[in-house]
Amino acid sequence: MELIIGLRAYSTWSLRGWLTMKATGADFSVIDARYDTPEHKAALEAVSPSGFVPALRVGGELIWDTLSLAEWAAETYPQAKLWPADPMTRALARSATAEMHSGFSALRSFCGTGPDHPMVGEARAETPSDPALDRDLARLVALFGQMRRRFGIDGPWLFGQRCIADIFFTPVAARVRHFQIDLADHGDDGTAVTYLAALLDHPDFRQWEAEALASTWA
Ligand SMILES: N[C@@H](CCC(=O)N[C@@H](CS)C(=O)NCC(=O)O)C(=O)O
Repeated sequence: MELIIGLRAYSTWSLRGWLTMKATGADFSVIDARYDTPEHKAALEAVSPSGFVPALRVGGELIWDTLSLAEWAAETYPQAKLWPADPMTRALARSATAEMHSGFSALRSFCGTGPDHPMVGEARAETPSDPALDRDLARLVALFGQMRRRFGIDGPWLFGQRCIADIFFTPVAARVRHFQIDLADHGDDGTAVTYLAALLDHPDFRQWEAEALASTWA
């Protein structure tokens, strides 16, 4: 299996795909791609026709969307328990994951990653301010608080055992860190901050960050 990813320093969706594949425990190799020039984009489209990363090559097939990749991984590697076992908890985890997959557009646009705004390392940026961003942050704080209060007894994750939802929120943790967002300003009592710290402290994210910082390919 080959996972096609973008630059590790700022491809948020690549991080999600890679963390998912790591969580399966399966062997896979990584193909680095980029999309910052027409030539690079054309080369990416030759292997991933949508022009987006991540994409997973499995046998002769290509899975070209992160949520689809996550569902495939959960079905193919049931022992990895990538979704909660309880049907209602699983539905809640899927709801949170889907909300991340298709929502939080203000967070994405005001706290976008890129060459000046990496997900990794010590670089920090001024905190952006906008009412739409405030709404997204308040929603995240509320969601994290509700789920942590409900399922937190089983560990530091959102729904008990670490699952795809936690993987999907990992880039959010990196954005909050980089843009020095104080979640207390958005209603956090410390629960969300502690949760996001656990995401950044996970060994797989640490490996990704170390590889990103060691990479000279940027
Ligand atoms: N819905 C896609 C979104 C993937 C996506 O937006 N990937 C970005 C990198 S983080 C990308 O490939 N961008 C290519 C471009 O902007 O040309 C998924 O979930 O995989």
